Order: sequence, then C-alpha cells, then structure tokens
Amino acid sequence: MCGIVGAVSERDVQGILLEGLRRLEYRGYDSAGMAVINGGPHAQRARELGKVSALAEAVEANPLNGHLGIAHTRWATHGEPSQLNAHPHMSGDGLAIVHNGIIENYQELRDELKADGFEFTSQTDTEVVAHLIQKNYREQGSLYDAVKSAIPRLRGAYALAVVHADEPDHLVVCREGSPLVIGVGIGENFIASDQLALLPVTDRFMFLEEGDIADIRKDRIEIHDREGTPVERETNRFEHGADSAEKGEYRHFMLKEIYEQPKVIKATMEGRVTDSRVLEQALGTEAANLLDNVRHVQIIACGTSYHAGMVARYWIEELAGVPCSVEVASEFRYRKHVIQPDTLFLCISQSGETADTLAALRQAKKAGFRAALAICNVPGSSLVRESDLVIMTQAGPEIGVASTKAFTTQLTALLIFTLALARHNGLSAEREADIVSALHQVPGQVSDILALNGGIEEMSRAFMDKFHSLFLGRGSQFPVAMEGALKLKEISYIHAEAYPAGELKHGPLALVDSEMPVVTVAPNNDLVEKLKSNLEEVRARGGELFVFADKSAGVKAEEGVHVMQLPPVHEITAPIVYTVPLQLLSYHVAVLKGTDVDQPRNLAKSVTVE
Ligand code: HGA
Repeated sequence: MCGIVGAVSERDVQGILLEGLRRLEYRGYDSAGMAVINGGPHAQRARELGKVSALAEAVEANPLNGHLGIAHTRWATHGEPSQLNAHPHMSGDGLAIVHNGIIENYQELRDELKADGFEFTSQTDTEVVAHLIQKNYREQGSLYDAVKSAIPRLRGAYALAVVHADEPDHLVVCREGSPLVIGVGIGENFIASDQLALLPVTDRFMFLEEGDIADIRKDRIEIHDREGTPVERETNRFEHGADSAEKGEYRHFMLKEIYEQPKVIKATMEGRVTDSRVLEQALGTEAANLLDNVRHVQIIACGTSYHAGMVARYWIEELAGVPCSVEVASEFRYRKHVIQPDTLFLCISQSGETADTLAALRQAKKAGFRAALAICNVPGSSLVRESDLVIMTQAGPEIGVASTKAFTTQLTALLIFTLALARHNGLSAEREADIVSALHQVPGQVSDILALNGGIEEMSRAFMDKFHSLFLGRGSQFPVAMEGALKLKEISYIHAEAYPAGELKHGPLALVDSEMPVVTVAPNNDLVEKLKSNLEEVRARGGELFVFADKSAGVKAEEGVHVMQLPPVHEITAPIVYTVPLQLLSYHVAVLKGTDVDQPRNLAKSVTVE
C-alpha cells in the first residue's frame, strides 16, 4: 500500500523526503515521486516507475531543492503502474497533491471537471482531486479553504497532502479512512503515512483523527475537525521498540504480537472500508472486472492460514452465495483436481513464500482459472508478485513462530474480500453496512478481551499437568477451535485436537475423562443451544470444560465448568474476536510449562521448503 511523506522546513527537504520514502518501502509499491516548492512560480516534480532508488537517481541528476515538499510511493488502484499515473499529481504548474486511498465517485467528478475545461493526464482517481482543489483555489484564493471545500465532494477513503507554489510556506493535509501522522519538529514539521518514515527527523507525533484537516507550517500546526471546530491533538513521543522487531515491555514476541492486534486489525481496514462500504478497488485496479462472474472460490493455504481460509468459506458461502472449497496446499498440489469454470484462486500465506502454496498457485495457473487473489503480509513476496489481486495484511513483522496477529489480520482481509465479492452477488447495502460497522468494532472488542488476560492466565494453570486436550466449536467457530488447538500444541507441546462439536459422539467422546480438558468457544448464535447439549455430553463423562462464551449465551459456571464471559460480538466477526482468548490461553500454558514460546522446537517461521 502506498505511502506519503511531506516536510516544511528551514532546510532543504529533498533528502528528508527520499529517506522517508525508503522507510515506507516495506509497505509495497510500484512507483515513486516527489514535488518540491522552492519559492518560484512552479512546483518542481519528479516521478519514476519502479523503485525509490530510481527516483533518487533522477533527483540526483536533476535536484529538487526547496523548503516545502511532498512525496509518495504508489500502489495502483486506478490506472496501471506507470510514470504518468505516479504521484504527485498536478493541476496547473503550481498545485501538487499526493493521495493514499480511493475516491469512489471519481468518474462523476472527472466528467464535471472535464466539462469545466480541466485536462487529465493520468487515469487515476487522484488527479480529479488535484483539479477540484485547483478549481476551488481559483475561486477562493486560499489553499486551505480550497481543500476544505473539496472534502465534502469526496466519497471513499483518503489521506491527502497538498502544496501550491503560490503559498510556499505551508502544506494542507486531511484524512478520512487512510492513515496520516504529523511529525512535530523544532522550527520544522512533517507528515507521513506512518511514524517510521520520520524517525530520522523527529520522535514527536500527533495523530490526525478521521475527518481532520490540518494546516502545517514550519512553526505552527492548526487542526480543524470534521465540523470545522479548531482542535488540539495530543503530541506523543515515539516509543522505541513498540513498533520494531524488539520485545519492548513484553516477555515474549508472541505476547507483544497478541497485544498488537487491535492496532493491526484497524490498519488492515484502513483505506479499504468506509463507515458503511468496502472499497473493492483496494484489491487492485482490475478488481471490479475480475470479481464479476466469479462462480467458485478455491482457497489454498497451510497451517494457520488454512484455518483462516476455513473461516472464510463460511463467510463466502453465507454472504456471497458462491461455492467455496478450501484445501491445504501440500494436498492440492499432488492430486488431480478439477478447476471449475470461473474459479477465483485465493492463496493465503503470511510470508508469501510458503513453498507448497506457491507450487499450488503455479500449478493451478497452468490448469486455468479466472484470477488469483493473494492475502499476504509481505509486500514484494513471490505470492504477491504472481497474483492478479492482492490484499496486504498490515500485521507488520511477526517474529513469534506461532502466528497470532497474522491470523486475525488475514481474517480481516478475508472478510473485506468476501464483502466485495458478495456485492457482485446481490448482498444488500444494508447488510454490507451492518457487517462493516461490526468490523469497525472489532479492534475495541479485541482490546476488551485483552483486558481479561489475568483470568485467562488463572485458567491456564489447569492445563499444566495435562497431556491431551480437545477443542470444540460449531459453524465458523470450528476453524477457530482448530486454530486454538494448533496454538496449544505448537507452543506447549500438549496434544490438542479440534472437532466440530457435533462430531463428539462419533468418536472423540471415548477419550473424555477428568484428564482431558475440553476447551469450547461459544458466541451467542443459532448454534449455541446445540453446543450446550454437546457440553452436557462432556460433563456427563467427567470431562472438565473451559468455555469462552458470550455473556448472553446462558452457559453457567459450575463444578467442572469454567466459564470466561466475553462481551457481545456480531455473529460474522465473532471468529476474529474469539481467536484471541485461545491465543492467550496457549501462551500462558506454554509460559507455565517453561517451553521456548517464540521458537518452539522443530518449527520454523516461514516454510519455504516443501
Ligand atoms: N487511488 C490512488 C492511490 C492508490 C493507493 O492509495 N494505493 O495504496 C491511485 O491509484 O493512484
């Protein structure tokens, strides 16, 4: 996903902008550019297809010196990756803009601005914003007012940074649905998509809130909220280690990564959903076309990613009404399979280098399918490069071998994809809005679960001397139970098996006795009454139950039944939220047993071999 950097300073900003872009390269991009104002009548601009290093060479040959500038790495959503489509976009010689996100109503604005005589040189949605602001500027004579009056015309998600050669001492920025942070300097100020870009120049940051617009000068920052009221946003110091590959205050990477989930789930949604809709272009320039007429989805993955795919199957069939198959890559690649017509091939991999998943993708390409979609955490990985559509999870580096935040961000991305596909298959705007609003609540709900950590740690003591355990779930909670069992076996070495609760009496019930703890996830849905009967079956055989249940599900604690009550969660988003207590349970069991939590025996993080 693309990145923005900007600076207003006494010193020359070219080097600051370039270094900022280099630090945003990890997000993935296809082209890079910058515009600098040097007091003259024109904005100077350089843009290159490809790497930031190509832009660096271009500005070394033809320097862009000045005290005010904006820069960008682009990941195309509207218009192919090319030099002409790269940002900054300009209107006239003076106005330059960089944009992260999607303007949904760009076509309507483009037609209107064309009728007003504006000429377009790119296929992007961003260029319409440049001309719209320019039009306002000509009428109003103030860049700040011009941006402010453009905002109500924009639908979609955006972070924007705008400069004008006629106003060489400030930049105007705003955000709605895409990230933007202000770096506060001494006698200079900066902006960027994330703090990492600005660490060489400041460690003090101010986060803009949704709907904010800010006027940024070297010695002054003025912010107005959506209603136009002047507001102060708190300035915080960057905490070293909190975002980088260091444990910071946490005892293990796994625990740190579990606690990062509210933030990274939110980041995975940024720029891809509005209050009520999914922005399907965020999947790629061809998304609308490729998602049309998808008749079948084939999901391929391994390990934890496979469990994410299994949850997605419930969503895809329920919301999009499209048949979906899920298979582990190592099986798929070695059997004869029939690819149905108009199949979307969906690969899920944290690293994007999982050998079996890549092999399955390459094989399926030969067999022919409609398009390949990758859900991945590493930009530039083989999987991303070889797929037609991509949703990058924004989990950041995951160091703990047992995957946690990668899983919940995969689920977030998969739900976004499902909603985009479902819209092509008749999902109503009301239902989409209901689920998108539930998705917006997930980061807060995960934080509520994290607050239960002490109680879960207490619960974990019962597992210390056990050798086996069972995990039960029904419906979309069955794969959550599978993921819970996988976590426990990976890091505590306790044998853990997951079953759909309805399968108990077909075999595993024979194993149940007082030495076999049974863990169950029970949100309040249509299946909860059936699940309760299954729990009775366990109880009647002397099995000890550990139940994570919705407060209103009516599961009562009693002798041998330990219940952790969870806040109410929307049925569709429940798998994301209910994963978290199971992660914490495994973590605490492993800590109590003294295993190597972050690097469990015999396992590797990125499985790049077959
Ligand atoms: N829609 C713009 C910006 C894309 C973007 O934010 N990517 O992450 C474009 O296509 O140029």
